[in-house]
Amino acid sequence: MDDRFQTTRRGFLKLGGSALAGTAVASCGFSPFKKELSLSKLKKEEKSKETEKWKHSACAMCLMCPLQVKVKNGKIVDVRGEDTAPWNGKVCAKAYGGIWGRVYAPDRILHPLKRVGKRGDAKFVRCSWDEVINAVAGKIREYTDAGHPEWFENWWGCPVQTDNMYFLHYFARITGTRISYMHGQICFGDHSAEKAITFGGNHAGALMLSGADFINMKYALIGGQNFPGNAFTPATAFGASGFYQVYLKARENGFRFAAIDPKLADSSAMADEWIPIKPGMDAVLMMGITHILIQEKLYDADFLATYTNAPQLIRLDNGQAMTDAGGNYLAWNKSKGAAEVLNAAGKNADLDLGLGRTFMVDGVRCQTACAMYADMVSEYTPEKVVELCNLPFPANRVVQIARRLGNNRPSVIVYPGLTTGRYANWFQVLRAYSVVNLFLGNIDQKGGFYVPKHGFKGGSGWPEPPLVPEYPHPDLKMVPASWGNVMAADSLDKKPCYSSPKQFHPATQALPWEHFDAIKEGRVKALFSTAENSAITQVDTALVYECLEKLEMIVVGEQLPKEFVELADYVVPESSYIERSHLYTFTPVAEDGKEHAMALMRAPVIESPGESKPFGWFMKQVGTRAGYAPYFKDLDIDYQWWDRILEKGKCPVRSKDLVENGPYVEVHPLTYNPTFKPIKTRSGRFELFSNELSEECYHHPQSQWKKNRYVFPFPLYIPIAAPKASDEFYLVSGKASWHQKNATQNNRYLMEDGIEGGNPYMPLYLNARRAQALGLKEGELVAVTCIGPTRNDDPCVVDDAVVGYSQKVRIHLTEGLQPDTAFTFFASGHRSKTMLKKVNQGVLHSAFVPLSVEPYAGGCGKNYSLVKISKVGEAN
Ligand SMILES: Nc1nc2c(c(=O)[nH]1)N[C@H]1C(S)=C(S)[C@@H](COP(=O)(O)OP(=O)(O)OC[C@H]3O[C@@H](n4cnc5c(=O)[nH]c(N)nc54)[C@H](O)[C@@H]3O)O[C@H]1N2
Ligand SMILES: Nc1nc2c(c(=O)[nH]1)N[C@H]1C(S)=C(S)[C@@H](COP(=O)(O)OP(=O)(O)OC[C@H]3O[C@@H](n4cnc5c(=O)[nH]c(N)nc54)[C@H](O)[C@@H]3O)O[C@H]1N2
Ligand code: SF4
Ligand SMILES: [Mo]
Repeated sequence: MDDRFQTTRRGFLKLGGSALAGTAVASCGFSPFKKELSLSKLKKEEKSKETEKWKHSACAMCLMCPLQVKVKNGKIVDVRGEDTAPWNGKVCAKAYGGIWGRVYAPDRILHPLKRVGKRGDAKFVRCSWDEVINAVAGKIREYTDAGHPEWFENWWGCPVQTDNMYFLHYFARITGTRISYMHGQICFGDHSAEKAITFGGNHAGALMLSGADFINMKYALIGGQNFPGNAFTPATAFGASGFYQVYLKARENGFRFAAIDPKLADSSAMADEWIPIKPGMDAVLMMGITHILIQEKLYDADFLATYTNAPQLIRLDNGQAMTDAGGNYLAWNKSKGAAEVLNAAGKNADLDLGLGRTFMVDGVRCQTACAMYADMVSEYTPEKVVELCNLPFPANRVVQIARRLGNNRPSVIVYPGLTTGRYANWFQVLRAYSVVNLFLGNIDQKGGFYVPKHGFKGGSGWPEPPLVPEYPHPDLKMVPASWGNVMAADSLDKKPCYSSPKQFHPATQALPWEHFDAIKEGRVKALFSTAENSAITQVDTALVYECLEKLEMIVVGEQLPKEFVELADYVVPESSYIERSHLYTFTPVAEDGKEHAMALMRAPVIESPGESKPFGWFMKQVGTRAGYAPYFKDLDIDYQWWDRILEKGKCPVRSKDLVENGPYVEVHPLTYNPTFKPIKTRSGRFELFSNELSEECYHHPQSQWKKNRYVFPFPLYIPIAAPKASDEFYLVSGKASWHQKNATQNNRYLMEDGIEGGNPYMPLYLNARRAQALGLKEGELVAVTCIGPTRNDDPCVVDDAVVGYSQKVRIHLTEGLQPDTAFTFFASGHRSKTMLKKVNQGVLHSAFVPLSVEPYAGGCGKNYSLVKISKVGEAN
């Protein structure tokens, strides 16, 4: 251990509350992008000052951007973007905030800590690494000896903030403990299920992450996303500072977009039009648009007949797929005038879309999926759309928007944002968005969605036998999981996905309530959490706290104080993102309109301060002491681990090259081909009528979702519970472009009042006119009380105990908010005792959200809350 960092052992330590840092962040103004130096300058500077060096690494302050870090005498003095497209030297304000507000935060946790006093009191004493490692290894051993290694769980969060999740899964595979990506289902889990159901697994990832050809795009409708500031961007997830340049170039080329959002989000002020939709109504708008596209023949008939199951014949007697004796799906061949087996996508086989017609096949009357959906959407006339969605414009505007999409097809997209599971009906909302895109024929087309054709994906990097002995626990069945990982099929959140019939789609990312139930029932007794703050980011905070209280042991890895740290028995000081290694391989479409297949390394550019260590180091010691030494001995998680991935991904360079030379990039022109990889749905086509939903859920006699409209095979509008009285509102949250979820509120630079400008983080936003009607004025104090949804309002609600929960907050009035909506930035209103005082001021959204579960897609309704608002105090 490096004893330069050893501090004196204090008997009693209370986290947080320290004075502001002395270091100023000169470049951390709100204008987020910084012009940068060229690489040639980099070389000159390196020569002139031996002690100063620009090094290659990666930012992790929201997603991931390649980063150059200037290190002088072991300390970071500057950062800038990597000199590669689409970053071209630029990073955003959060990248600066990260260095000075996380890496060098004055309240950074530098030593292993042990709880004293009550859980949640935030009282800790410093302890040794040995003590924590022994305690955790001891627990794992104790549970393993009792025949239940799964009583110990590892929870991980955001993939870019988690240090080597592949190793985490390997650890679970070896020790038999179980694992969960707790962040998944409250982020995009139902979205990944929806995309897999509609487009098949080969296409799902890119389409979910809005893999799109923005450079050639003419027009887009972007719903539910703080776009472009929070963008999950062309072809894969990386931070907005790269995407922003793609966006500017796209605008130069004529790209325009409308934001569909109850709130005019801070970066969506760049939209050409704001469509202030009433919460939960997007399916109505999407179905209304589909109706106009059909009526005005602005759809792509060839695409529908070639790549989608729009021509598939559906029986009118029972709503199920018409099949031949061999169980094959059927379609109507126009020239033959007869039914035939529906071929896989790719060939235009002269199939009839059958609009306005029915067909007799073997004595059964059928309609095409296309015709059935056309009938369904015909209900959503422009007038009805405007009325139901409460839109502030004449019905004809909906027609104009649909025409603009139809006339510019396929160089248009409609996209529902990445984060989903907002309300109980959101799965059908997502399906309705997807199906508009099918009618526009924009999947893997110029200016439409795009699935990258190149890249260096190389699996998880697990050391396989004979590098290590045969894995223990031979009956542990491993199944594919998120982000190229694998996990145990009997993990709590995978089990229901592999039953017959399936209760949930295997592409769901985690089923958090399964974990909370298991804790309540004593089937999970201890956990290690890293890079997530479930304490406040899972819905129904009271329920979560109640469960966490029951655990025998909580271990939390972190750098900074937060709620989960306060609940921990042991706190593990983790190396920050700039002090550890990780490989990233991905393929953005850059501002040159080309695929950039890329490999880059997050490299440790400074030493970890104090006793902090990468969690991989910690888990290696734990695994070794728990009795699995051969699997962790000689395990190099800094270079060899990543080299195995690079080799398998056929990348010609190795991790050390990437550390020394920066990102490795291969540039390829875009090639459009929707069937570049087979479409992995049941029909082999993109599915307007979901055969999976029909067969696995809606029409399956044993499915718990039988005849449940939330899993109806066609997209469907399902009303959600609504506010009624004049003092009742939807309570909705969103992320700020200058913050990262719950992770940056303790960042004193990003939390500065000055950086917030007209977008204060902590107040509750109300529509100015609605507030005036209630006699409420700017800055006044109100009580916000949860009134729903309840189990009576909505069949998806499983626990409505939060109804009645109330908090006080100051209000901020704005015209940029749909009148039925109250808005709060996500994770304002922290309940931590040790974070910056300011963060306690707002309302904690999750505390107001009853737990609901979307059938089969498993979204948790994270925005689904109804509140009553009343004045309790004057403005300051
Ligand atoms: N009500 C409501 N709930 C929501 C949402 C909403 O809109 N409304 N949004 C949902 C969404 S989309 C998401 S993604 C989730 C997010 O919820 P979480 O999965 O809990 O993720 P984050 O909020 O990103 O928290 C990441 C945590 O990791 C910590 N961290 C950062 N770097 C490191 C590191 O290097 N090591 C370790 N060990 N920790 C680190 C940060 O301090 C932070 O506490 O919340 C969801 N919950
Ligand atoms: N700068 C920055 N970038 C980020 C993040 C961050 O925190 N900061 N977080 C990352 C993560 S984990 C995610 S998941 C994404 C999330 O980022 P976004 O995709 O931007 O998602 P949110 O901010 O959760 O929600 C976006 C909007 O959905 C709106 N909304 C609420 N209800 C409805 C509705 O019924 N219909 C429609 N159309 N809109 C509705 C809210 O008003 C909000 O403005 O961004 C990622 N990128
Ligand atoms: S956009 Fe996100 S990942 Fe990129 S530089 Fe900014 S904070 Fe870092
Ligand atoms: Mo998210």
